[in-house]
Amino acid sequence: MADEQTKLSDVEYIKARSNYLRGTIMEGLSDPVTGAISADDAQLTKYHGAYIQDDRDLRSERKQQKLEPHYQFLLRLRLPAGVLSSDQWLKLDEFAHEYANGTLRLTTRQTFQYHGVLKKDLKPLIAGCCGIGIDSIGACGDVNRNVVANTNPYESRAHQAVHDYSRLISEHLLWKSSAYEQIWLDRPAAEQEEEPVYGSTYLPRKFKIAVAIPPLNDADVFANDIGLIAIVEAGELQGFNVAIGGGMGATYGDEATYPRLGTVIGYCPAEQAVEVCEKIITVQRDLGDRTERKHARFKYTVDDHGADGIRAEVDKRLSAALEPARPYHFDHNGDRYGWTEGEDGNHHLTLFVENGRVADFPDYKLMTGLRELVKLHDGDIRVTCNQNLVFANIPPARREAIEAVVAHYQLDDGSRGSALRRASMSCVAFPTCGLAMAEAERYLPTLIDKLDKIMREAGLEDDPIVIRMTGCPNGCARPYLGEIGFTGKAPGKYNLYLGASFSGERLNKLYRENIGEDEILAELAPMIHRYAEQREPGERFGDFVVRVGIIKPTLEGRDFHVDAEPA
Ligand code: SRM
Ligand code: SF4
Repeated sequence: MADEQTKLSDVEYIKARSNYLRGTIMEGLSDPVTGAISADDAQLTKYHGAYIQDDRDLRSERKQQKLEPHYQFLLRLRLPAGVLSSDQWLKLDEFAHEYANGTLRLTTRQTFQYHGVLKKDLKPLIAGCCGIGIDSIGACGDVNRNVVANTNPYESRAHQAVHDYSRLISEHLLWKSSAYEQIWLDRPAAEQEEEPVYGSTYLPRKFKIAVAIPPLNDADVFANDIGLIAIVEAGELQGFNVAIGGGMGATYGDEATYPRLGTVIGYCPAEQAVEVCEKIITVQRDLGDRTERKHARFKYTVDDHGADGIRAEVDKRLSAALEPARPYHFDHNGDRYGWTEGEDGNHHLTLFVENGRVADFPDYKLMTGLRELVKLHDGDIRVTCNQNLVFANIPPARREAIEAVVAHYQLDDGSRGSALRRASMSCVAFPTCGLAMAEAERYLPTLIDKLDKIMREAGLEDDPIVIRMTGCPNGCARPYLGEIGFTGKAPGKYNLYLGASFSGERLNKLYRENIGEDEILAELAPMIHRYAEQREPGERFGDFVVRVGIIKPTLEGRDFHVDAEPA
């Protein structure tokens, strides 16, 4: 697979010898001596949606007791465009208690994660999910991931079409080996395996696709390897502008890594969308870097060859070349909370779920409340890319009963927490994420309490400012698209970024490095007060800090480190 001079990254060899993603996963699952699996298999289970982790809160205690780490799995499901039914929700909720840690985690890519799944429970959990029509194929690994899409329920025909295309793209780009059915569902292996799009070593790195319907950019379309921007005329989907090369991940101290927003390279009619995605993926399959994983994402292939060079290569592979891009306009990348009415007279309710964690907390029975609400709901449920929930297609006659449950369980329909909190989002980080350097999900709510106070003093309690926090620079909550962004450096210490746009079309830039809570508040308080006093009508915080010169704008990914606060 490689010429003799080329040293491929280790993962390439693991894929190549995996027998189409099997490795020794089956043997590892049935080994009762350890809660773990082998290092090679740990790479391969990702393609099946599962990551091995250990509970980091218990690490040192278990080490002292000379026990192996508390191994457990994360299972991520595939849910194209984030849509599921009430019956599916109720089963997912049941499985969380039976096989996982009793919580469900809504992710920034519109799906669910289970945490704390013991090795013995992984197979029954996956089989259970498949039994209700939800699989975990390609939820992780070097393949196309869950295809995300706009949850805008207002334009329902266009939304339905976008949802249908998201599903088609997701299905088309699934890996095809029979390993999934064989390992998790006890079905026989295929006589001959084939991966028509990917080939036997799959892609150089993970790959992500999003679809958005302007003016809502809730899918953060530019943070994806491919972003499809729906062009809708008279309520009907016509086609998509195609953006390539978006991605967030970066590594501290390595300026060759940077977040990058997608570049729009053209337009395709809707019927061509699946083909366009496939051909772009084959370009990345063939040109992407398989020697250095930090340089293997499509964004670097795009910068290395130039967006025009990639477009030319894509055009060569397409049945009809891309057309010139069409005009579009985005105005925000958050969710709109509360009730809206669709064009067919049905109602939709968007609820805020803080950092996506669906659990029963000591003073807040969120999981129970959602379960009661779901029991009353016959429409579909949509997970948003901001880790929230839309209850869609509620007949007017059902609204009152739903409102009563919302009130009883104090679910946040946009009337409870602050606007700042509802515009905030964090990644998981501790205790499960093996890459976390600082807290995120467990800390951001406390920081928001303190920032809320500053916002109230400045008279900005109704103003959303997009705040994103992650426990490391990998960018799982898209922190570089936060008007205020934080990435963890060490316990209690964060890098502070400023100046992304409210619409997800401009990255932010590093403003202060490695600071703790007191310094964060000391930096932000005067800035927020100044914003309250000096902003222009309708001006967003991210635009304000750029206009008044607090931070230089980041115009493209490669500028991310230019004029940033020096290390
Ligand atoms: Fe992520 C790795 C969680 C969205 C960029 N991400 C991880 C792992 C699996 C850690 C690991 O490799 O051991 C995290 C598991 C933590 C845990 O305990 O649950 C993890 N990522 C998440 C989720 C759950 C965050 C959340 O709070 O919702 C999101 C799941 C999405 C999904 O359902 O598929 C999640 N991750 C993202 C996003 C946002 C997005 O896709 O819109 C990004 C930035 C966009 C991008 O891909 O560039 C993202 N995750 C990463 C990276 C950095 C990739 C890179 O190019 O450098 C890693 C690390 C890696 O791949 O080496 C990573
Ligand atoms: Fe883990 Fe870092 Fe992703 Fe947060 S951003 S979930 S800490 S990999």
